[in-house]
Amino acid sequence: MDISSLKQQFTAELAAAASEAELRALRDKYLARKGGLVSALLKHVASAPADVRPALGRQANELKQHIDAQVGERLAEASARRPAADAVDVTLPGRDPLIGHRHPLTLLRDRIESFFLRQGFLIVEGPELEDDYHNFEALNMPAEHPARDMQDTLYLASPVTSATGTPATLLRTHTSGMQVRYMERYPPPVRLIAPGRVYRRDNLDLTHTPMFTQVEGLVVGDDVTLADLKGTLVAFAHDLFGPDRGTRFRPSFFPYTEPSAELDITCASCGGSGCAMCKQTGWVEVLGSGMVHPAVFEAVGYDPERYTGFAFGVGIERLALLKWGVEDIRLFYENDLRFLEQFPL
Ligand code: 2NL
Repeated sequence: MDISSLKQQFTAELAAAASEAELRALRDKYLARKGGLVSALLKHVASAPADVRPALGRQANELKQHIDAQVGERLAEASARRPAADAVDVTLPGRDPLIGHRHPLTLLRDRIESFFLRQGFLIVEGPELEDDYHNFEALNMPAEHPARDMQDTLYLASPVTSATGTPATLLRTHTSGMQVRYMERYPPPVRLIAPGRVYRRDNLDLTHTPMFTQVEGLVVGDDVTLADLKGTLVAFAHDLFGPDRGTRFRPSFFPYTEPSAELDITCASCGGSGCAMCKQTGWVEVLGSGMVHPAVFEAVGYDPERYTGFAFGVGIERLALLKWGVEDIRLFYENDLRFLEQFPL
């Protein structure tokens, strides 16, 4: 091949070379000491006739310099375009900052509180360390009552002074102590809820934790009736679970209420036809309630002949299991964000 067509070929191939690697390969193709097209040409010059040798040598050397310069220029351009290793790619979409959120049980508690605030209830809170009188005695559970058993209640090794200034001997098993204190201090009418952590001597399983969160409610007035209890609690169940769920009241027993009733709603997993979730009954238990026992009114100095009232108690964890169809209560306490992130309210 003559020199000028070799140059033409190079020019075309240079125009087609797109990457730095291709440019280097191109330089090697022409200039490599072994097997390069121009190198071969230069070797050929040595054996050319003496009259054309100087001119041929000069042209071949010019081509060599031309190729070296052209490829060098393109490589320099390419490396100038290449971003620095620490360059920021401003065209990438931004990364979302990690934003925290409240725990599902807190969301549910807020939702419950907001329902009762709308109904004109007051929220009272108090210490988790409680004395025997406010946890049991005033609630119609005298000394030998089975609920006071060491099997069910977590007692302190020795009394300590609680936040209320009284000697505390146990971890409260319900938040009723606060309601008793409220009635000791203020006359009727009463309309309040007492949310907070409570403790029972239970082992961990699918549906029990030794600590859980309870919301108790209490309404006392001149003519508070069972109809008020039913109206309030059905409205509550519909607010939380939706207006289409069926409700029923089932007779029950608590020492501090008479009569007592548990509120059931129709089972969400089977729609009421019966399944494992509702033990084939079509109903699941939501909460316990009743008309305040006269003995409780006596204990706090309310006249049981004049006042009536209703009360209820509900576990937030239990509501969470029902509302979201979670089968293991322990998940709420294991701090696994993959679980905790799934509960919008
Ligand atoms: C449950 C449901 C209940 C109450 C709690 C209460 C509080 C006062 C007076 C009367 Cl100060 N009652 N609370 C009433 C009925 C049920 O809790 O499942 N308990 C084991």
